[in-house]
Formats: sequence, C-alpha cells, structure tokens
Amino acid sequence: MVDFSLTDEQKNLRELAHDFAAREIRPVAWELDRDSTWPQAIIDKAHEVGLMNTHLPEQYGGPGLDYLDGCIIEEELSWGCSGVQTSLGANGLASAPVMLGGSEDVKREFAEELVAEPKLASFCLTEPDAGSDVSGMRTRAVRKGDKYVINGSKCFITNGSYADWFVVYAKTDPEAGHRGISAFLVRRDDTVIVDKKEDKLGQRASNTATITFNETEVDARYLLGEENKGFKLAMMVLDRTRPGVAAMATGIARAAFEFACDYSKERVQFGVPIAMHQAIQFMIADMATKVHLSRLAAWNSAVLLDQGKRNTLESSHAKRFAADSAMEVTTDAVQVYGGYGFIKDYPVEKLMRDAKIMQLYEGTSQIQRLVIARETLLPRRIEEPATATA
Ligand code: COS
Repeated sequence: MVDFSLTDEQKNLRELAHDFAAREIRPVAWELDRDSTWPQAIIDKAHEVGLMNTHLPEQYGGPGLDYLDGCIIEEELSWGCSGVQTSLGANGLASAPVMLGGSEDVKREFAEELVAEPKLASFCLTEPDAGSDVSGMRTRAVRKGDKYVINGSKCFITNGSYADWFVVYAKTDPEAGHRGISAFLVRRDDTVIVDKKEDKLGQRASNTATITFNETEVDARYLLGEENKGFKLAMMVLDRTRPGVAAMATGIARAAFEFACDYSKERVQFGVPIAMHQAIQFMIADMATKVHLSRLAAWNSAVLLDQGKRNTLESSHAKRFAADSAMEVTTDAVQVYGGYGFIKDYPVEKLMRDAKIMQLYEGTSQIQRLVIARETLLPRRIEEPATATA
C-alpha cells in the first residue's frame, strides 16, 4: 500500500526540528548570512537536542533514524536556514562511507566520538581539476608498511576549517582510472592544512574550504572498504545523501513560497492585494506544486533506501527536480516581491542565493540528468559490497 502519511513519531520529529529551526535558526539566519558567521552555538544546541548525526546506528550510540526521518528533519532545518543545515548535516555525508566501508572498530570509534561531542567531519572528494569527473582526481595515497601517506588538495570542502575527521578519496593506482581510487578516514593533525575559506554567493553560514594533505600519515585500518574500490563507495554514498539534499531544497523552496504568499496578501497594487491578480496566483500555484512534488520525490528516494533497495535513479530524480525547483521558486518569490525582492532588507533574495548551490553540490543538475539518462537507457545491475549497512 502506498501511504504518505507520517507516523506519530515522525510528526514529533518534524515538530522538534521545526521548533528548533523557528527558535534557534530563523531569528539569526539573515545576520549569519550577512557576516558569513560560523554558527557554532547552533551546532552545539542541535547536537544537544539530537538533531545531528541522525543516521548513526543505535549499536554505536547514535539515534539510528532512517532516511525518511532524515529528510523530514533536513527540510525543517533548511526552512530555517540551509547554510546552517549544511553545517549540521555534513557529518551525515562524511559518516556514510565510514558506516559502509569501515571495520566494526573504526565505525565504533568514529561514531562514538561524534555522538559524545559536537565534533565535525568532512567529505573530501572534489579537487580543483576533478569535480563532476571524480576519476580525474590527483590526490595520491601510497602504502608504506602499515600506513598510507596522502598528498594532495581537496576543494569546496564543507566544514573543512572545523572538522576533526576527514574522509579523503585518493588514487592508490593512478593508472587504473576509477578503479584506482581508495577512501580513507583521516584525523586532523598538523599535516592537514586549511588553505582557503571561500567567500560564497549563498549558504554563507556554512564553511567551505580548500584542504591540503601534506605527507599525511593514515593507519591502514582507516582504509574504508577495499583498496581501489573507493569510486563505487563514493557513488553509494551519494545515492544515500542526495535524498537529503532534495529535502533541503524543498525546505528552501517552502520558505520562499511562504514568504511570497504572505507578501502577496499584504502588498496592494491597483487597489487590491496582489494575491487577487491572476498573474500572481499562477506563480503561487506553480510554487506550491513544485514544493509538493519535491517533497514527494525526496521521500520516495529515501523510502527505497529504508526498504534496502537501490535508489540511484530516484535519488537523482529527487535531487535534480528539487534543486531546480528551489531555484525557480526562490526566483519567483523575488518576482512576487517586485523591486523589494532585490533588496537585502527583505528575506527572499537570500533564499535565491542559497538555492543556487542546490544545483551544484553533491552532483550538478547536469550530472543528475546524466545518471537519469544512463539508468533509463542503459540500466545496469550494480553489485554493492556486502559491508553495506548504512
Ligand atoms: N552505486 C554503485 N556503483 C556505481 C554507481 C552507484 N550509484 N554508479 C556508478 N557505479 C559504478 C559503476 O557500476 C562502475 O563500476 P565498474 O567499475 O564495475 O564498471 C563504476 O562505478 C564507474 O561508473 P561510471 O562508468 O558510471 O563512472 P563515470 O566516470 O562515467 O562517472 C558520474 C559517473 C558522472 C555519475 C559520477 O562521476 C558522479 O556522480 N559525478 C559527480 C560527483 C559529485 O556528485 N560530486 C559532488 C561532490 S560530493 S559533495
């Protein structure tokens, strides 16, 4: 039976996340955006109330929430501010490859630390010359005895300046293309250098940095999954995190839609509130449809994961549609506000700037179309390693 109604537990979770967003995030969101301020106080509180590390399994001390629960939380927190949610949620992206490929001891060590304290972890895949083309990466990991030595630079790393742990993808067999990449869990030490904090268009409350690994030594037990199987691990991670990005995009779009509805009922032109004009009503109607369908697509791609099914196609549908919709809805919200929409005293221009990254990170909208086209035209059976538990 197909049933989109939430359980009482899920409704409570949504209420908890919404109250947190309304009380702790919304009131400071525009100020954090203006000054590009790191939201440490919010991170500490979110950790305290259990809104971080939600996918970490109960056996390692985590809350053990499922992917649909994650989407519900991510939409609400992004409704508050998606820059803050990106800071809160990046541990989910970094912990996915650990839960998929780490040994029992490594999973426990990593998860227990994140649960005990508001520590942060970053996912280091992208490089200056290897964005969409993951296998073009140049970072090298060379085995020396019971260690690997990593050299290279990663860019656009969320929480990079503050992370205690990094999941780093590196070439272990440079001649083998995507079959020569491995993933490692790396603790911050003085060989891990933060080169640059980016000054961004949107999501200015999140930290995005370039990180260089300079002769960084990693214990071989921190190899995640098998050597040279890191590309597949990265793809499996993105299948698991793209539903959450779609939910975040839904949260941004919903915020813009609500602002536009309220404003259209207040703003009077030609003697009536502009909501009385059909030109505005049709924009509001399209915005409502896009928010609704984005949420359904995000939930559908998450539920498949919760059922233990592969969701590559559905997560790309959801990420692509919700990201593009967030861009369209926020742009239309600015339009509903007219000239005021373009001014920073009004709330919607921030949302339009924030929405842009949804079409870029965790795979651009073009990469999602590539995946959708391949899954549609040439569907292939992908064997996932037996270690897959997350
Ligand atoms: N799950 C498991 N395995 C997968 C997979 C998935 N979703 N998608 C691909 N694979 C496997 C393939 O089966 C293939 O395996 P074999 O080595 O056994 O042949 C291998 O991975 C390579 O796949 P493919 O040929 O499709 O790789 P491409 O180099 O063409 O890259 C894209 C595919 C473009 C889809 C991929 O590189 C990608 O997603 N890029 C975007 C990266 C991204 O999102 N970056 C954002 C930074 S993270 S915040």
